[in-house]
Amino acid sequence: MNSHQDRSGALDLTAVEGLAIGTLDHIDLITVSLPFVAPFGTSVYTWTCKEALLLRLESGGVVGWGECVADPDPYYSYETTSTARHIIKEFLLPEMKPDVTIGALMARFRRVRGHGMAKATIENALLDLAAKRAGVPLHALLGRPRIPIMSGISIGLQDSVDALLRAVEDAVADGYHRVKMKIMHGRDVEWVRAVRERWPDLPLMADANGDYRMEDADHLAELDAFGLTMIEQPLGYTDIIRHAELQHRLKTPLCLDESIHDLDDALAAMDLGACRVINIKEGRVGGLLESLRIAAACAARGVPAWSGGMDETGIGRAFNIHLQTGEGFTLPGDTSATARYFREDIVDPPVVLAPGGWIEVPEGPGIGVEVVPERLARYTLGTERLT
Ligand code: OSB
Ligand code: MG
Repeated sequence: MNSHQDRSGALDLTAVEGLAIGTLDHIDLITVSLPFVAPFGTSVYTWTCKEALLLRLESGGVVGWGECVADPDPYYSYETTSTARHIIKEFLLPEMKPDVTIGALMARFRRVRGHGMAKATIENALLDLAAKRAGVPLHALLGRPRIPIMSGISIGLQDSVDALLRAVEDAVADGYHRVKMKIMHGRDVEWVRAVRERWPDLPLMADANGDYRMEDADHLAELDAFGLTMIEQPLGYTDIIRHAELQHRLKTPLCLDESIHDLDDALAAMDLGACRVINIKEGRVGGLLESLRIAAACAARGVPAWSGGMDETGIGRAFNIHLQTGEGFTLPGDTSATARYFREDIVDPPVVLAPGGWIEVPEGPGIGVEVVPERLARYTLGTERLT
């Protein structure tokens, strides 16, 4: 048992970690920009499109895809599409040799401090490629069964309470398993109250993206009246200690998002009582394998975990769906229908909600969705061939 397994229960990733990278005939970085159907706002910034860096690996006619979840700006994370390109080209790709296993590569990547989104891009593409070479779906490569995935929706900041109520009404009509609403100073207690009064039983949570400080504790405690399933990242990104202090003052469970960059952060947060729920974004924590370790560690401690989203294109969305077949993803994530984000996506099939609000894991080999060349071309800003 290696040191990771010690801390993440019975999870065994040795089979997938033992797969060799193999020969890569072509490596391309492709930048795409897809307009959102509606702007998406957090307490920090409002995005009107998804600009993403895609990694395409070609090997003996088989193509593996990865999507870097970083934005072109640093308003969610310090990582951006530009830092990811820099780290991938200068520090990560040089470690990729045909005989190196995926596990050894990821261990080697640990020398590079941070930059989980850049690392995850490569890991994701290698796992998609490995699954396609083996002719199996990604979840099977990860040793997980095909199960229906819970749906959840993240409603961005709205301009008025009425607009928020309309957005929640649509989400409820669509059948989402839970609704997340963004909050910030000035758009919090009364906005949550309005939603809760209209839908007394709706599984509802609020995400502050770090907008509050400890001085706001009494104000945040007013949210305890509304039976929220959790409050996500109320305090600053680096402030695990004060989240523990805040958690002691609130009845509502806290969930950490931006504060968690790897298994060590997750273990520290749980040990300190800084949260009772963890949002696992596979890009933020450096890939699917680290995500599975965190989820297994959460399961071993009885802490619910869920898969966050970064408004990904259909490529990143497919990775999030396969990930949620993992042990420990016990709550609905930010996994919504494609049509919520884009009029047209670059992959087929789109994510849709099945009856009961469930999401089916795509069935083909690898991530199970196909990049449609004409659509990829339509939204491509630039391509850089590295090999
Ligand atoms: O805080 O979870 C977040 C989107 C971009 C940046 C941060 C966050 C989000 C979301 C949307 O909440 C999740 C999604 O629908 O993909
Ligand atoms: Mg969040």
